[in-house]
Amino acid sequence: MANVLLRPDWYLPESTATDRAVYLNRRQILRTLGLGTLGLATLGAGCGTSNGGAPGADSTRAAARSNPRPSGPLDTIPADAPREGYPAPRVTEGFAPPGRPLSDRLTASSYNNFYEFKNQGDLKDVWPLTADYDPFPWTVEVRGEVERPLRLDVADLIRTLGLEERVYRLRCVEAWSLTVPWTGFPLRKLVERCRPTSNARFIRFVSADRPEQMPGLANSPWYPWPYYEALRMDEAMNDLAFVATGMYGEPLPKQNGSPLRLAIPWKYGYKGPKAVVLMEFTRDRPPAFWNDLQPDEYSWLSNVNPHVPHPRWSQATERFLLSDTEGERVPTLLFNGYAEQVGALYPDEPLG
Ligand SMILES: Nc1nc2c(c(=O)[nH]1)N[C@H]1C(S)=C(S)[C@@H](COP(=O)(O)O)O[C@H]1N2
Ligand SMILES: [Mo]
Repeated sequence: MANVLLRPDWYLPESTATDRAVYLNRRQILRTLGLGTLGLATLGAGCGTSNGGAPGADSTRAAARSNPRPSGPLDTIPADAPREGYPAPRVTEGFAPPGRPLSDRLTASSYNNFYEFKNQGDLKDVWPLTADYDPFPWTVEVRGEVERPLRLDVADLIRTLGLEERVYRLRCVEAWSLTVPWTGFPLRKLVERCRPTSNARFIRFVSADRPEQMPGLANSPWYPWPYYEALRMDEAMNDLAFVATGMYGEPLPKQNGSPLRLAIPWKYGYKGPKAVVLMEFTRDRPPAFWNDLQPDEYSWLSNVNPHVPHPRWSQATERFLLSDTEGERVPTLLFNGYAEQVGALYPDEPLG
């Protein structure tokens, strides 16, 4: 997101900041008392605590803290990430080709937005801060309007749903863009696995909340962590909506959202949450992180649209990052170039 969002003065919900500080403090106290994660379970501090929060995990975390700084942006692919199925066959049928070359792999993995890790400031070099993040094994919790609640293991999902590669444009609301070959599976396949009831009209997604492994959580305590996003059911079922477990023919580097993240190519990048731990099917429209923070600047739908300026900058053009972070200015396309696939979902989208 833009630098302005980093000023702690533009938005600082007192209650959130306080809760967070109290929570972090309590963790500190619990650790000192030797109560570890057993005590944490009673704090109810968010969905993320259910992931990797088994008793005994603390010793692993303590060991992980001494992890050396990664040597480069691809050194952050977790050593225990499943590798079966990579590189996956590229699928091109059914959606618009990107119409421009792939971004350089190092650029796509060294110019990132992942606020759970970042330092203070408008810094995109997130990868050096991911040393302590240890995603695998990973479970996605499924609940809400489903036949029965589930816990899905990511390695199992990869094995049973299969992998394919799709080259998509990625457009950040900050007016820069990439072209990325994602590896993963259609979100629709995952939704079908979840067996939603006929009451399900939306899906809420929540990202991991691991303060011991994600330094950005403590660096930016004024944000309402953990990160949360949502889609309408018809959006989630569109063939373009994709769950990425890898990119450039290998598992995802940590800074790109390991072990799995969404790629919703017709929407601004923040509609694709990284490191997802929870999918909840709902009747009512769930809230979304940036939309809650600044509704005038980040709409709930957030479709890429050159005709709808951000209040503080134009969205008519974007800086396409090919092989360095300077980038060439190119026109932004309606629905990021995917109007043919998704235009019918949005009769109210401004077209000029
Ligand atoms: N959990 C989480 N997901 C996130 C973000 C984040 O800060 N936290 N940033 C979003 C934004 S603003 C963008 S542009 C994309 C960036 O994805 P990339 O770094 O893999 O290019 O991730 C999105 N998903
Ligand atoms: Mo973004």
